[in-house]
Amino acid sequence: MNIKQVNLKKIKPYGDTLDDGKIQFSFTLPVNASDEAKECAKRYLEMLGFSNVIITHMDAMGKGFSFFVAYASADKTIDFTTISVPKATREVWDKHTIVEKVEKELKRNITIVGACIESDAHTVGIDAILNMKGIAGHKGLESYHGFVVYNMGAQVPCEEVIALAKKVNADAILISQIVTQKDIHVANLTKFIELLEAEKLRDKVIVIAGGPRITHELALELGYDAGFSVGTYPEDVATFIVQSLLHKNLK
Ligand code: B12
Repeated sequence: MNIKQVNLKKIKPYGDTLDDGKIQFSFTLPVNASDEAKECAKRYLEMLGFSNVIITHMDAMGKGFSFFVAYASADKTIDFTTISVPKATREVWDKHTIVEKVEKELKRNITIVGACIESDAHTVGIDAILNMKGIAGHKGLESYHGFVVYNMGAQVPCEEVIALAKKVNADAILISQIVTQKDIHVANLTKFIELLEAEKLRDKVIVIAGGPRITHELALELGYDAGFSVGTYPEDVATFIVQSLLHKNLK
């Protein structure tokens, strides 16, 4: 690799040599695999402004479709110093600190209701955050002293989540959405917030969304207090909840 200093104001993708602009693509065209399909894939990338296009792989994807892997070079650069991404928490506490803050500063238990809502059957994400076992050696919120957790699992109608949250007087509701086909996650997350507002509960509870295509920014846009994505650990979520309860004095 070239060891020349990176100019953060003008960065571009890197493959073999710094600033070579190399990008790998994989995509499908709605035509049978053929010499013409391969040429079409190449020309399409050229049309998008890429140079040195190489189609390294073509495969038939059933009748009427072809799949490609390609490499090409990009000319454009981007100023990395202008990029900032909203985050739910500036500082993530470890489990010991979280539990101590709850015991000594909040001085009461925190009740959490979590579910993967509507048609979505993916339980692993919400389980990773809530279940005792947690994820990658990070124990879930069920294992935190001072946390009372109700994990409702997957395919739970919004109405049932709200009913339980009301019944147990939840401090926080955790909503998981994994499937995003045709933006179903946005529709489901919106439905949940609207029902919560109709029940006049929105301002009384912390509402958090999570899933691979959820960003903190999207969650805020949809009316949630925070959003978490791939790579989230239970500590990230617990820190946000405790910081919110301590600082915003929601209850
Ligand atoms: C396991 C799996 C299944 C299992 C689920 C079993 C179960 N009990 O969960 C089964 C076989 C049932 C399944 C079914 C389907 N699946 Co599936 N499935 C997967 C798979 C392989 C892994 C998902 C997973 O467990 N990830 C591990 C967890 C730990 O990661 P995570 O969910 O992202 O969670 C983390 C964060 O996102 C975040 N997080 C998640 N939720 C929450 C919530 C809160 C509040 C917070 C704070 C954080 C948080 O924290 C977690 C930990 O870091 C993925 C592909 C993949 N590799 O991701 C496809 C995938 C999610 N499935 C997919 C699809 C399409 C389906 C089906 C529609 C397939 C079909 N045609 O039938 C069905 C849908 C069924 C339904 N009604 O929902 C697509 C979704 C595409 C999309 N973008 O919409 C994927 C991406 C596969 C693919 N590449 O096409 N699936």
